[in-house]
Amino acid sequence: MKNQISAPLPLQNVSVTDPFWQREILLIRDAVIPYQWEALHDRVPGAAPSWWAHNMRAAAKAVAAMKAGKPYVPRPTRHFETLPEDPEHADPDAFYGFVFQDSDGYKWLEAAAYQLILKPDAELKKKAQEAVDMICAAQEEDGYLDTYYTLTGRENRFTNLKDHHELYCFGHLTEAAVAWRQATGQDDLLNAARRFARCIMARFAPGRERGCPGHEIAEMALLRLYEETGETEWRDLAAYFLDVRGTEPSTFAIEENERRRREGLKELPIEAKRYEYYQAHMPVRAMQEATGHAVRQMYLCSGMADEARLLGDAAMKAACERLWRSAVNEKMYVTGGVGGTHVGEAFSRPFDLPSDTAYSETCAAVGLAFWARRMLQLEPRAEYADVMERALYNTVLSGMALDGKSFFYVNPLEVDPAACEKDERLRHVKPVRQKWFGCACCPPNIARLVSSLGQYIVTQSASALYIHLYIGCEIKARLNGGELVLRLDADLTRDGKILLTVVSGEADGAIALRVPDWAEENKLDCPQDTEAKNENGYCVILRHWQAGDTVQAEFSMPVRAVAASPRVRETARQLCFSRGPWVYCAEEADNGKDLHLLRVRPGDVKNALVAPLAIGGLPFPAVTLPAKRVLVPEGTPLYAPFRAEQTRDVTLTLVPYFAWNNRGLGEMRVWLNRE
Ligand code: FUB
Ligand code: ZN
Repeated sequence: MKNQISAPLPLQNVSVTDPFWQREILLIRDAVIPYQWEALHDRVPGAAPSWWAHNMRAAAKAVAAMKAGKPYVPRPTRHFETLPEDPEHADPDAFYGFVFQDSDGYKWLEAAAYQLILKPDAELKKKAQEAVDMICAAQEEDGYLDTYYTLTGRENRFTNLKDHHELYCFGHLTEAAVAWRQATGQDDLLNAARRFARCIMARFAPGRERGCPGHEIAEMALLRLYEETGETEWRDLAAYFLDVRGTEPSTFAIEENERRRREGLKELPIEAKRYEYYQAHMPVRAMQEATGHAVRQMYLCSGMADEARLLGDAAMKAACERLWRSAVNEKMYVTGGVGGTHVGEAFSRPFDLPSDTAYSETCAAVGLAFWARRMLQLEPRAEYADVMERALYNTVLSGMALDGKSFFYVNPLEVDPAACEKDERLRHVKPVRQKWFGCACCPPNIARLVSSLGQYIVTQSASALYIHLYIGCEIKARLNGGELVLRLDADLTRDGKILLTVVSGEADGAIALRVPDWAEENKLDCPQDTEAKNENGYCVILRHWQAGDTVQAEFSMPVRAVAASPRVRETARQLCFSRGPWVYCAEEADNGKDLHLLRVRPGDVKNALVAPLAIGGLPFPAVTLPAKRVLVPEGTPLYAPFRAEQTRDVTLTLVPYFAWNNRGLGEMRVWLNRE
């Protein structure tokens, strides 16, 4: 492996100044994090209860009672059908919600920690400390920390790794703990994560019981803990989980059969191939295709990429590359969403990318961004950054309303609200963003990704700085021992003009600028006497950098008509439009109902105009271009001998996909029918 391995800079070294993204980051700080704190405490009127604070408090009480020597009394699980409508009337000692409810608060805490790194905030720190204290109080004496089992039956801990998410909650706890330490220098939560990790290792490790996470994330979290602390035991545990996964005899089959034996049911064959949904159907280094639950697959690949980087594991890197090609070249929506089917929130077969029934979970797009950043760390190839950008600018952001107070879990590419109301096949598709969810994995995932955006814009090796995303910011970096402060001026809502300026310092080394896949033309002006060469889609500029040096780039971002591969049945004879990183969509608010009657032609992009349109009180660049609308005269029969469509000329207005549904209920379409 060539040594191009890079790492994100500490978050405090990248200050985002970009008007578009700064608004998003501040929105998370000022609206989303406070709102989610209320949601975690079930204090948002009309929103589905979270039960996070409730479960933490109940578990802390149970733990305190055990520490006081009182006998342990398990409480039955509360199923959704039996939940009280009002959490105030809940049994204070019972567990409510999904088995992985703890993770919602961990993700919130991780986002809060990033925001504290960006700007000290005494009030936020107080809330976050309260969350940390609540979590630590719910930890059992042996380090175990999962409110579901602490409350419902301690004897069943670790008996259903496949579905019961203890290792998933552990992973999120660990991610939060590292971020919290980086924000505050405190080890309180990190020690809780270490203690839980040791409790896990006491059971699952080489020479002990075999086991691995049913929902991945522990792998990447452990590797992050290793990178943070240098403690090799966490690296080894991550490697162990990756090595056990998909090997025979299947650990998931073994635990499943143990449960079946207890329930007097017939045992099932002990074979890994049944567990494709969990990416446990074969050893990870042999995997070829992105399969099963999409978020799981994204988190697994993120952990695999980290392992490949940290252990120099070439077979793991090759598997990551194969899985990348499968996920991105055959199974990704144009909006950077993955996991096309609602059946199991999963990847479907290659090229099966339906628009209206799309699942495209927000978390899966978040996970794709995690994975892409890790692939970039392994090897700087522009294709990874192109995908990371696609996911970020489109599906990740569409997951949240412009006011930060409602969210999409599912991100379809075509919506007809009337169909969503009546059609059972579209039950998962919500035509408006929701205040919260019983399963609220997505909102805090957006919060933690956007709050840590600086770690996606740029990564660096010892001798090179890679600019992956054109998000205006100030960067403090060390290159070959020299120090540099750089300013990146960019605003892609406006145009593709980039200016990189060395504000202060000097250093020898390379600065590599990604040439985006959407730039039909690009111009680059380097400082005099400097040569730039193209490497894997990056323009690499090697020189002795000093204050006053500038690099100017101009990436053209015309409106483009985009077609999917003819292999995608769903989008045959359809086009969508994009501009720079943004994919556009048509909304009823601008174009009336029955968007399927619109007809577009690829050549009309040359007449496209870009102008700001107020959405949610904010000006976003909208696109207008000529199109046709099919006329449907009164009395048109269901079937009739073919005759050419009668149309009228219309001006089609398109808005960035991420901003859709910020103007009330209405139809939306990304893919439009061609004339
Ligand atoms: O299972 C935990 C999370 O809930 C998954 O990542 C999401 O897809 C949702 O199922
Ligand atoms: Zn989610």
